Amino acid sequence: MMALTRAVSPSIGRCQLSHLPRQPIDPAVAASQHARYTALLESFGCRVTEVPAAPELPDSVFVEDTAVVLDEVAIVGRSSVASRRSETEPVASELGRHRPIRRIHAPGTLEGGDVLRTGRTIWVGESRRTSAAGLAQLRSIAEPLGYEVRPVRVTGCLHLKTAVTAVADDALLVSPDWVDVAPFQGLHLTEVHPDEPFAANVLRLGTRLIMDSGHPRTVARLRSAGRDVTTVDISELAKAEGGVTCCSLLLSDTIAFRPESHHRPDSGVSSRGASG
Ligand code: CIR
Repeated sequence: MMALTRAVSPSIGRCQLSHLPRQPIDPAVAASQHARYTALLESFGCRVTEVPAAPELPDSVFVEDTAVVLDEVAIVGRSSVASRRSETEPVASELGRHRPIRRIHAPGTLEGGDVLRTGRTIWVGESRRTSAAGLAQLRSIAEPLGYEVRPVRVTGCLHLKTAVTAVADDALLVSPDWVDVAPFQGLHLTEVHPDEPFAANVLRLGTRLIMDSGHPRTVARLRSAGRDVTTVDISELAKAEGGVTCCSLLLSDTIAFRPESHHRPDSGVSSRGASG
């Protein structure tokens, strides 16, 4: 497994905020929390590559939103927020070394925080960041590769993955006030503790889960169900509405991709690796 990350911007205090009141954010504290997060990924066997820092872009640490990585392709997203649009190109350059690149084009918008994959199903949040046109473009890229793309209504939070993430291939952790769980029939659902609505954002590396230490009751709930949970303090990043998934883009090493052999960046591809 490989992870792309990006340094915390010194201007993170000017981040986008949708559902939280603005509070002072200490960039140095955020950076040291981010360093511990990165070290944790490395301790789990991830090779971490840092995308060149963008100090002028307050939200650039939240690299997850810039793209959707599948085994076969990487789809570069397009934010509905102008201040986040120039985050994508340096990430696309790095992703292009590992996957053929596809793109969400204007007027469509799509952020990676709205995209959750379970097996060959891709769940897409219908949020203020991801439009119907963006979802349709993702569908036209992913369905020919054998994925089923399914919309999910999200209300009251930023992204789909603020409200729901996978804790196993067939099991989700949900914050039920923010997401319509009807589409998830057939999957095992665990609810966050009612006092911890932000706890649903979990980073999964195989059977190991990384969670924000600020949600101890939900952590306890998952541990008592036998899940392997490691916590990390990201309280300063949480003030910017970031969670543990937002700070990395994970790429499985399941395919051999040679960038020099890929001459048509927008063409379809036929290689397919195992699910990650
Ligand atoms: C934003 O509003 O775009 C950032 N302040 C937070 C982005 C968090 N990303 C994520 O949940 N995937």
